This record gives sequence, structure tokens and C-alpha cells, in this order.
Amino acid sequence: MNILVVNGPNLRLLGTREPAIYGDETLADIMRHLTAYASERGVRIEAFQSDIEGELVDEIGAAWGSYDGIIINPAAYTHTSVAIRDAIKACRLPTVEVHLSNTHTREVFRHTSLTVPVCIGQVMGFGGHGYVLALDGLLRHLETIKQERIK
Ligand code: CA2
Repeated sequence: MNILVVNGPNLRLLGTREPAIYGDETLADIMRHLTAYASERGVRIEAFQSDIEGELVDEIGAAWGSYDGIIINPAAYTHTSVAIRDAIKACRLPTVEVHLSNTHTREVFRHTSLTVPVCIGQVMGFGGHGYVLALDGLLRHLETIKQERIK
């Protein structure tokens, strides 16, 4: 099982600023914990981060055939990017959206996600642990699909 984890703009700054909102773990810390959790379950994680919308679109677009599912934190593009939404929909891989913070407790412009309607689910407000929760949900979804195909 191969899972692609896509992180959007400025998430590389995690652990250096705004710890009250985003916690004090770096993105590398979060990906290390996720990778360790995944490998105990026989799952391989490939992590990709970019600040550039087109690079995120290209990475999602190339995922079909190499990955079984996607975990994505589109960061600020969550609230603006039709291109990332279209890429998730077009790639046809089950995708879970993650946010470190609970965006509904923050500014109104963060309350809307353009990307979540094309995802199977969303996890928010649990900091870096949200990626582990997203992986659990995604693996359960993939197992359910597999069982339904066997029936
Ligand atoms: O809560 C989340 O995970 C967000 O996706 C984070 C985005 C924000 O635009 C979304 O509304 C919610 C921001 C990521 C930038 O992260 C920073 C980390 C440290 C310092 C500055 C930015």
C-alpha cells in the first residue's frame, strides 16, 4: 500500500512560527511520526510539499498508478484553489483532507473549503496527529472498497 501525502504553501514553516495555532512540531517531525505509524501497518508514505499551486496540481495528477490514496493539507489553497480541487477529482484516488487547526474557529474566509467536496473526508483541529487519524480513515476506506470488490 502506497500513500501520497501532499502539503501546501508555508507548511514548511511549521515549528518555527505561530505555535499557538499550529503547534511546535516541524513538518519533518509530523511526517516522521506518520511514516513510522504507517510502516507498522505495512504502508509506505511518500511526502511532498510545495508552495506552488501548479506543482501541487502536477503531483496529484501524476499519482494515479503509483499510489492507493492521498492525504492532503492544501493549506491556504484550501480556500481558493479550483485547480487543486479539479486535480483531486480527476485523479480518482480516495483523498482525505487534513488541517492542523480547526479552521471553523478562525477567520470567516477559512470556513470554506473548495477541496473537501471532492475528498472522502476531512480531519481538523488535532494538530499533527490529524495526519495519523486521516491515514486510519483512508486505510479503512480502502479496506472497505477491497471487500466490496471481492463480494
Ligand atoms: O490548519 C491548517 O492546517 C491550515 O491548512 C494551515 C494553513 C492555513 O492557511 C489554513 O487555513 C489552515 C496555513 C499553513 C501555514 O503554516 C504556517 C506555519 C507556521 C508559520 C506560518 C504559517
